[in-house]
Amino acid sequence: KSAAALGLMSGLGSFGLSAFAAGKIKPGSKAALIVVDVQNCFLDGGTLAVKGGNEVIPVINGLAPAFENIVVTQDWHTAGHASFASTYSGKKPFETTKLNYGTQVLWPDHCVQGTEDAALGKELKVPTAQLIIRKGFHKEMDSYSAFEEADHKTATGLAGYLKARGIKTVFVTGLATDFCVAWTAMDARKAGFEAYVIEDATRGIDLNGSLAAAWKQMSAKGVKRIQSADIQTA
Ligand code: VGL
Ligand code: ZN
Repeated sequence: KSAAALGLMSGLGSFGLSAFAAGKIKPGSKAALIVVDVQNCFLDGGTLAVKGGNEVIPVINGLAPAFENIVVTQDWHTAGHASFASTYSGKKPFETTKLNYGTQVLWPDHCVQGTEDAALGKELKVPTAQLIIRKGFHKEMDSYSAFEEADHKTATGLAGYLKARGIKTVFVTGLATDFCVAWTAMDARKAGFEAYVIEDATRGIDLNGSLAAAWKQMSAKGVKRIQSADIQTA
């Protein structure tokens, strides 16, 4: 069954529910897997390592063959980036500051363009990926989302790319659940896509309750929370 068909059936009450329990989601030609920021910086030994981050890699590698369309993202910051605590005197990582576009969490220096830290994780195997989209490369502005930067105006071009290719549904995986994965999934909804987050293919940073807050916000925006076992892979 296509994702769209499942969505339709789950809107049909008891019939739909039993159909959902019985069937798995078959992504099909109008769906894309988005692999967010599975980079050394967010993996063990990286500059902003996410707890359990490496565990998403085998899950994503297992999902990839089920998708005709795959997009990979990379957090790709300048040195001295506006999201780095080290850019400001008297600021420490995980504090916040106010920038033109709103409150910015300040991070350790991470994912600097062209460094080994910013490279994709070596164990990640998504050879059929068709697009690598880099984000966060404007020195004065962050971009958690793969669709638009933190001013909520500057587009990355991903929505146009997906629409031009007839993609209707995105399945978001990677790091971190409560930052780049969540913002990407919510902006996918805003851009008119059906959006799923595959929970066990993500791990969160969970800064002051940000993980639970992100799931709540995603749910309010119609992002669907599923597990990798819900996808038909064989
Ligand atoms: C991310 C914090 C800073 C992410 C990127 O990929 O979730 N988080 N930059
Ligand atoms: Zn970043």
